[in-house]
Amino acid sequence: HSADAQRTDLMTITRFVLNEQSKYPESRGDFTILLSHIVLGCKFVCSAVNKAGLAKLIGLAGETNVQGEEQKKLDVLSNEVFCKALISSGRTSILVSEEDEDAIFVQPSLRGKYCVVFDPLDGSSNIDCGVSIGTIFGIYMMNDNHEPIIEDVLQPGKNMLAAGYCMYGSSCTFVITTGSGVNGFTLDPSLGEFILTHPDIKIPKKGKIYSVNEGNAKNWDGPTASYVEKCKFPTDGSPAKSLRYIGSMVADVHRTLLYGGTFLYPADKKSPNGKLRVLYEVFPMSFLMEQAGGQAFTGKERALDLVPTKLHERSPIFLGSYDDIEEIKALYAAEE
Ligand code: AHM
Ligand code: MG
Repeated sequence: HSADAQRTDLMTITRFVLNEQSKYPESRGDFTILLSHIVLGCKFVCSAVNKAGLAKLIGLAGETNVQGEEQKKLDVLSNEVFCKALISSGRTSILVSEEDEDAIFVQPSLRGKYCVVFDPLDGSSNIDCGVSIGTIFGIYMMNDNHEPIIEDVLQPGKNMLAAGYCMYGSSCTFVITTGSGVNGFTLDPSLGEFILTHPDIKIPKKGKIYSVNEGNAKNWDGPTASYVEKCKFPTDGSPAKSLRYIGSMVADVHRTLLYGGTFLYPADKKSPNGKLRVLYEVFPMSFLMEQAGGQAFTGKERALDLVPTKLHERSPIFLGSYDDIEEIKALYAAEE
């Protein structure tokens, strides 16, 4: 019966969020409107990614196509679409995109109470070979009615109201938390709607997979090196772990959420703060992990406690199954 209900009683993402918001009597639908604009951006990028090989959307920015029009690189195009969709929602005040050096302050007539930080198309090295890529976003709320200032987005991750990602893979998957669990939706291309397919995602307490760019191993610090060594040569009689690394954070984190295990982008001698950006990569993924029952750690502290001082700040990140991250935390604690 439940399979039949799923086929005829479709839980779209809009319906799901409206249901969630109805728990808050003060809610006036602003969040639902903001989210529908984010979803629109994701649908556009999904369709552009699927056509990329055909439409010659890929290639260098500045190149011209056969009609002599300038071609936009997929990540530049995605950024434009998200910025325009977010501004036109009338619900945002500040936007921070990985693609733009400076934050965008929305003009007063279109301002709303939310600030959105996002990476419109993450995993750019995977675009041209058709491997999964994704969009990552986080949402903060302005506290009162002051003139927007940069400090409104330089807040610790634990202040985020919502976060999520959309993965453009073998199917298009949208995963979101608003602070009460994690839910996943899959785009039904024939309907143009995201349908709830992964309700209440919980990450396994312990996993059999680790995920890291091992090409950086010669520059790792002690705890990272000993953790990876333990994954390969366990000393407690447990079987060795499998290595999976796509090099697209969205895809690597999505697998970690569903199958369990760890994803790491640690510090190394060449990049003492790792590679991934705090606001629109580390925070949203850490929020999702915690909401799914996992953990996210920077090597020093809970990732969501970090207070960013710059828009594009980086941080090392270790996230995944609860027990596995405990192990990493113990290795770092032993070093101090
Ligand atoms: P990008 O923003 O330039 O696409 O880089 C971010 C990506 C992440 O998706 C991924 O986790 C990481 O870079 C992979 O980096 P590396 O190639 O160093 O392993
Ligand atoms: Mg990125």
